[in-house]
Amino acid sequence: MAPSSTNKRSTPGRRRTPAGGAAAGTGAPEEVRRRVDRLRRQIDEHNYRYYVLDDPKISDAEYDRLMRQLRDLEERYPGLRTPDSPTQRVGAPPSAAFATVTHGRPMLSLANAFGEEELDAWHRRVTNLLGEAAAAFVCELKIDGAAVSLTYEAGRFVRGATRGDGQRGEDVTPNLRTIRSLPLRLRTATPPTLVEVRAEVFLSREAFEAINRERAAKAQSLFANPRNAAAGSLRQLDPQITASRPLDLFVYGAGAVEGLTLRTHWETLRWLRAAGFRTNPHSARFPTLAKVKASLAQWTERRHELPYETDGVVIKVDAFAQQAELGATSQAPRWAIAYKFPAEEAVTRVNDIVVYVGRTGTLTPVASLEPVHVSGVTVTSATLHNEDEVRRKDVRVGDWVVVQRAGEVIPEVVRVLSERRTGAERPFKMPATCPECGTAVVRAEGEAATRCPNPACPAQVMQGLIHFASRDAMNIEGLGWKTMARLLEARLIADPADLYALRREDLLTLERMAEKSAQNLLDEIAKSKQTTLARFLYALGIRHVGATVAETLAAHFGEIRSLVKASFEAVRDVPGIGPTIAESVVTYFQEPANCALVEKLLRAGVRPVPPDAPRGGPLAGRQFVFTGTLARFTRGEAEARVRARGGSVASSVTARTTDVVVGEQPGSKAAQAAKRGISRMDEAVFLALIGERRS
Ligand code: 3BA
Repeated sequence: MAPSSTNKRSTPGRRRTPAGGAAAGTGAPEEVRRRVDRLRRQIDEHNYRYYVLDDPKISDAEYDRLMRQLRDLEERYPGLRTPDSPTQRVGAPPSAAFATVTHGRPMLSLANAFGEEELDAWHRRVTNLLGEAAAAFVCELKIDGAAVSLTYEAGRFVRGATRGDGQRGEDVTPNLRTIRSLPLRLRTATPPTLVEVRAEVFLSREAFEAINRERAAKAQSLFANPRNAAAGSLRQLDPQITASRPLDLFVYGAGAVEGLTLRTHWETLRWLRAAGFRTNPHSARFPTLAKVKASLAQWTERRHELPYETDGVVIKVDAFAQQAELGATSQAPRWAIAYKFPAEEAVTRVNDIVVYVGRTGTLTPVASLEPVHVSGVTVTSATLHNEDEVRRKDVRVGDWVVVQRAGEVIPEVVRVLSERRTGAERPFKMPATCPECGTAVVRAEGEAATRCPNPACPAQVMQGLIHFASRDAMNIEGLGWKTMARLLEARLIADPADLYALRREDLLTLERMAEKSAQNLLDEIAKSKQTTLARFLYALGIRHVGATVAETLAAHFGEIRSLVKASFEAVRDVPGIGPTIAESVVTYFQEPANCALVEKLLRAGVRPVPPDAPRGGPLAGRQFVFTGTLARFTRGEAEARVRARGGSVASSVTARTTDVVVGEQPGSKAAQAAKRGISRMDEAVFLALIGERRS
């Protein structure tokens, strides 16, 4: 078995070291320079043996001793420090934002084949286009992680970027350096002038679970799956955080290359391995599709034995000459396909159907299942969505059912095995009263949802509070379920505004609340008072007002009290807002208790700033709206650049909009801007404005 583990050595402690300079002319004696060079080569070698080959030759203590010697020398002679020194893996300070990197060769996407028929269809197309059989195929496990591109110039790791939109990604070099299996220098005698190496960064299932356990203990939101956790860890602004996550990678190809000739994919993998990269040990080369299929069948069975998540097998035509002949569509190469593992199903019994009450009072029926293994996880419950769904599938308590777990989504009941019914099964009936507070529930005509109309329902209050404090809302870190429940139980709070009246003495009466955590929580709560109008609106938890709608409303109304007073028509006529949202917003503010809550929050010192409150920066006071696609940036990147320069961004054209940036295939916003006489600019002008003129 090949290396299966991720970074095992403990992460070195926090160190801040300035980026290195050239070794020459540093004043360091020649013998010191030689000693430093030797230490680096030794450490690189031990790293390689440990992280790539999984075959260490020295003890951790010896390794630490070498590292310490190198660190000491670099501290004494800072001029000797270079970015590719093994000491620099966690040396970089946090940055304010990621720079954009244009890939030397675009990173296309992969077409999918679900099932054997689609795989056959792909194979027929390949054979037809080539006019002959493909010489061979390489099969690789499709690692469920984040794709990155690693640039090596003259054998040195100079830059690493996320895939981004395939053309441009984000520069995450310092974060990638923290991955121990990533060589900072290639192990080839004659390194190519340039090579872009393509890789998948991932977390083992075990590491993923450990991170989530830790986050749960700190009441932070959990990552949905290892892929999100890996991508999130890579995009940390502080490399120290990335370093604390045991990321690993497998390399699987090359992008732009200069000074290196390769003829097949298999040869590329061999070269990458020789250059010191970690390649997946299960990659294999097959002469025919029949052999490929036999391997697929094996992996479909065996994939859960792997310590990391995979979601299929990538099949690649091996010969580059044949790859070139097949070419690519605008999206994906024709010479590769991702065969997706089938969604897995299992049979189990419904022990009960329980009803959960959500933040907006919606009652959701959930099947409690006899624990069963599906796709490597134990499933104990499956959502049944609503009353109609339960009826449509006719799920009863005591039924045997087929449950499915596709990818990383929530398990679902696919169907009932009615032939296994005994007659003792009990049909589900939506309760007439709320299971949490006993209030009679309502189901509006034409709606699937049954709701508890009592705003004081404890389930709603609790979830409303959690939502209020959540990351995209008021972002009060450390205020999770447990603390919130204790605060409610101790009657220290009854609504979100009460959080701002909490005192240290109050908190110290709570179980498991020490001086330090009490102070941290108070600081976090105080910090949240300075917020944006959009977050504030979102935090109120108005039905149908998600983060995006909240931003639209904030951009249009600019001030909470104008929205509170707004008529149904005024809200409905905001571009991007429809009658359903308008109805919900107006109904919310017609309720005196809700208006009172807003006033109480404002009195408590919560200060939602309007989206275009003047701040510093060349674009201060200007509000931008983007329409159409930009060639150089994703929408998010362009918006970030405006914000970074003090401007604001809105999703629709309003009276407050000052500039509209018009990309390719613009929508109606360009016309709206023209009608209102708002200044419009194309991408080139926008680039000039933000000082990133196309090079
Ligand atoms: N091989 C992901 N794309 C992959 C080069 C092509 C490709 C992948 C792959 C397009 C994996 C799409 C993103 C991308 C480089 C574009 C793999 C894996 N091959 N083994 C054929 O293990 N996840 N992903 N990456 N270019």
